[in-house]
Amino acid sequence: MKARVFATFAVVTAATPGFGQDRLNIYNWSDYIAEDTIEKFEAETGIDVTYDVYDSNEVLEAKLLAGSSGYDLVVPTSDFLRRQVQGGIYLPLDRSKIPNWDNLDPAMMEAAATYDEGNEHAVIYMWGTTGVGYNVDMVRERLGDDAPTDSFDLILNPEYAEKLADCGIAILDSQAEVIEPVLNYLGHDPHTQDPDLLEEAAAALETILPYVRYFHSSQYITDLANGEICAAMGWSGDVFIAADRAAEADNGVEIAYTIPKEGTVQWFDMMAIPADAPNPDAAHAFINFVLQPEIIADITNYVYYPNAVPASKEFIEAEIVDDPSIYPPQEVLDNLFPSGFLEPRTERILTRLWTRVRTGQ
Ligand code: SPD
Repeated sequence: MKARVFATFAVVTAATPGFGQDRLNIYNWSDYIAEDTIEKFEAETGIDVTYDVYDSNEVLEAKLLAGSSGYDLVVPTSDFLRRQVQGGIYLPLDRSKIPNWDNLDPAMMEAAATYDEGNEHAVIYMWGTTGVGYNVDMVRERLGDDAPTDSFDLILNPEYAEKLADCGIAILDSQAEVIEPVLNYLGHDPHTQDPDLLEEAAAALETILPYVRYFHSSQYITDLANGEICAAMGWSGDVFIAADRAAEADNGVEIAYTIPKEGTVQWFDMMAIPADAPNPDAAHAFINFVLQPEIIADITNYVYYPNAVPASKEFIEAEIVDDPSIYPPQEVLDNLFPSGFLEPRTERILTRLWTRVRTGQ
């Protein structure tokens, strides 16, 4: 794996974006852009960019719902996008300002239209899966060669999780991210709204709670890379970033990522423009810039997430585009499910259960 220097944007939760015609305020996920994408955009357009980052849809949503965020471009995940579109918090995109829209994979955009009818408000930035990242040697030392590294069993089955407790398990800190994979692992419809099945999923998480070191949605990248934890429920590209950082540090840590054999969620992160964006023209320009095959390939090469621009593939490194856990083959894609939608009542039940799991009481 080739070592890269990553853009080191800190997670900023209280940014004060600037204003002005030649300014673009972007709020994106951490570790989610190539080192030079912003620089290239600024050089090409003369627009100055302020770039802040978050690591959960909940943080982004809270900021948008509070209003006057000052952001021109944000990147919600498809399921959150759906309810935000319903809440009227995004501008319809003006496709005449995005000629590179034609570069998008029509099938993927059709899938994304489930969340945003007619793709009126958003365009796919990157997509990925939620699976298992693990330290190859630490897991083998504790569970032997038969360790279930192809399954969520590794962290969700207490028999195995107990044996990994000393080296550390991390779980994403978001009820929305965790519930669907857990329901699916238990053999249930991941989109169920049945309170009894949600209760069963929460109880399953509680059985592994004694073996979980922490819930967090970005810290696992650094901790996997440094050998501080040995397994994580995490997002595909982030685990590969951890592997890359370990390679860069030359610290002897080998990290691998598995799309669990039970199947898991496939999600889309979408670029969208808040309705009160100070500079929507600059946001359209950025979307159009990113949809160029070479530019979006650069991003995929840095962050190890697949994109939805087929013509970018020729610019993506072979180790990425040919890796079946980054660009899954059809039979693996067939085993994935899309993120679903929670009814408000289900959301309330889930919030209560999640609080119980997180606080351990
Ligand atoms: N480091 C970037 C992580 C992006 C993850 N977005 C995933 C959301 C899944 N629901």
